[in-house]
Amino acid sequence: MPKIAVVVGSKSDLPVIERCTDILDEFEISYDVKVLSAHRTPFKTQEFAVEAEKYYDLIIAAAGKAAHLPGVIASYTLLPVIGLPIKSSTLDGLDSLLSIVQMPKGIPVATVAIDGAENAALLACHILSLKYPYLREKLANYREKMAEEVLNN
Ligand code: RP5
Repeated sequence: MPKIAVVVGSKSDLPVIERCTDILDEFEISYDVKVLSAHRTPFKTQEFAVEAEKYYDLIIAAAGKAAHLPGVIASYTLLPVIGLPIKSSTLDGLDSLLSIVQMPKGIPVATVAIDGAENAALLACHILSLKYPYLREKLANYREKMAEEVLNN
């Protein structure tokens, strides 16, 4: 079964993350949620990222402000990392977005929209569907349901 690590830079990010984990639940993907900070707990973050491949298929990392967490994690692992910029500052999350998306070449982080928690989970499903075919069927059903909802409103 697929397993994801959902890492947040602070407990204050957790309300946004709920929308991500709701989708992971819907897709029957197991996950651990961890609070780690690139700046406040740098050694714990390094330890987690170096060992992550033993336990997880993919990492979703969410952070706000100077959001270095996804990039730092990506630099220590070959697992795919999805970065979720959190709108937690006076700059409305633009700071988080740029900190996550503007990675130097060589260490990519797949970045979703500011507070785009649902798409972080869905992108994870798309990536993992290459290894776990049941996710492809679930994604097809999800899109069908979404289209029906749009047309019926
Ligand atoms: C970032 O700083 C966190 O990811 C959070 O979005 C933001 C504010 O953190 P707190 O001061 O609320 O702990 O590192």
